[in-house]
Amino acid sequence: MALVDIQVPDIGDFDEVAVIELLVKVGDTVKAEQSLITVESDKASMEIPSSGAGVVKELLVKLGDKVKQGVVIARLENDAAPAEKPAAPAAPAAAPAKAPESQSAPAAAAESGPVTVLVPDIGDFKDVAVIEVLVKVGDTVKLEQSLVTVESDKASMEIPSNVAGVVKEITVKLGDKINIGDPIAVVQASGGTAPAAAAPSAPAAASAKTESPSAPSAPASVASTPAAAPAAAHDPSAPPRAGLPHASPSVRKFARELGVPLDEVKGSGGKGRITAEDVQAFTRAVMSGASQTRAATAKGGAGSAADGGAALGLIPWPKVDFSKFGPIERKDMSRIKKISGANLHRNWVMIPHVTNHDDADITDLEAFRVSTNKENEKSGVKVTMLAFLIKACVAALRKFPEFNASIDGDQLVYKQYYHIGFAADTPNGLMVPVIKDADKKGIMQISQEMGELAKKARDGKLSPGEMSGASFTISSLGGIGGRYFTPIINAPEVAILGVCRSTMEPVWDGKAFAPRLMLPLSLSWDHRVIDGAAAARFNVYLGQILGDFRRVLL
Ligand code: CAO
Repeated sequence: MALVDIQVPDIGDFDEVAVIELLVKVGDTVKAEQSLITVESDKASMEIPSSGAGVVKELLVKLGDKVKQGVVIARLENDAAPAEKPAAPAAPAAAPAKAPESQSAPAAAAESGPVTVLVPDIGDFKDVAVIEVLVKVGDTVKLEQSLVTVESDKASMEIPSNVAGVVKEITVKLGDKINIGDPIAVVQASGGTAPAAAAPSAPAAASAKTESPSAPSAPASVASTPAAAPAAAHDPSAPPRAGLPHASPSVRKFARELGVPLDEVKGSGGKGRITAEDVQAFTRAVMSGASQTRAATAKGGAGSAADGGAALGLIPWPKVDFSKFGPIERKDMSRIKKISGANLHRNWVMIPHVTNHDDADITDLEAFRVSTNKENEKSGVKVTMLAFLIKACVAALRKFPEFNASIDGDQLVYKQYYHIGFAADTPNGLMVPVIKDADKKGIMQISQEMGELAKKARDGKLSPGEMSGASFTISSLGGIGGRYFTPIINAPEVAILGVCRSTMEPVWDGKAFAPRLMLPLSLSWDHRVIDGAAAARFNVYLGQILGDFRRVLL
């Protein structure tokens, strides 16, 4: 076993390029020539292959790092002979190749007049596809201005003009496969031809800005490095790799400057490639409110009152002059109403709610509650139906753990604690204090805590800690009335139980109708996590416990 350092090979004139993608992770087994990272300059992006095979023991670069030749990218453990020298991926184009006569002559000679711009030395790349034509006939181009973008399966690069002037003819079209020496365009030089324009060979000169004037035509020859990739791997028609948006370096740079998340932009180019126009269209859509970035949606901006529903693609909220129809009075919404309103709106829009309704027979439980309160009159603690409901829900949550879960990306978080929130109606609006560790508390303690928390809520004295951490919520309208309703889930919880006023009803016991105290239950659940059958079972089980609390012991 030997440890081998894999370094950035000669990448030509590139001084410092940013790591934009890590293609392997510690523990991965890599083959020789397998790409390890992708780097990007303002003119080109390329993958850096491994010069040896082995298991990645350490990754020594991270996203955003600037790297150059000689920087160690990764340490591999290798049970074979030591890897080839890092120079192996030897960017052949790093050393200025001699330009073919035919290429150099016209540009070098031309101080003015038509100049045919040729494909410079782009290393070992053969038949690279033109994926973008960046200018059109009649355009005035500056020296070093990119004319076309070409792409292989390992890199994309822009080919700049080695002459300033007006584009007279474009001799390539999208999809054409081009090679060194192929004509790209004819430019009517305005006297600004680079003296050494003949040196399209200066390949590694990806950055025009750092280019010496003697090699102005230097293409974005980042290609030179990936050229180390085996020729067999070259397949310009290959679809773009998943993970990195398919866009040319200049489009990536443009998107970065505007702060546009490129992975959210739909590409209209060949094979879904994102063009500069796509980035502009995305920006326009976001700015006009017709669309929204994922980040903004996650912040709850979608369809807010402020955007009038535009983000959801809805017609605007009706604007009515109510005073035309009768006397009115305007009042500011309370702070709590605004906060809870924004939360409720997000939850209603983002969670696929379903509500199951059921009834529980609480005749015996209510009798027990009343007698308990009589016995404990002097204690000052009133046992409430809600306290029993909290305990019954804890038992059901234990039996059906997905109701006590939360979605986190592609994962479900199953909480092993039972913190139960309860909706409290206050003069300022809805508040949800939380009974922590309800599974570890008795009915008396829960009743007492609920009384204290409900009072604090009404007095506006709840601390943030007393309102956070719930894993399930109960909303009881039992003290008020009603039959059933649709409670809104309190994200990131996945279910909420609504309870209305119990009523005495005739219930068929198999022989006769008997008067029973029935409690209406409304369970809303997140259909991404919970199925209808599980919800029905949850309600049935809850009803059985409320009917006979001894079942909790089973
Ligand atoms: N069926 C019949 N009677 C019920 C009952 C039910 N399901 N639930 C409570 N009651 C009775 C109580 O026994 C009490 O009767 P007594 O005064 O005779 O003892 C009376 O109704 C009032 O109870 P309460 O509502 O004050 O007490 P509680 O423990 O049931 O609830 C609290 C406390 C804080 C949840 C409640 O005061 C409250 O704010 N409820 C509103 C919740 C809400 O707004 N939900 C909607 C959220 S979505 O907008």
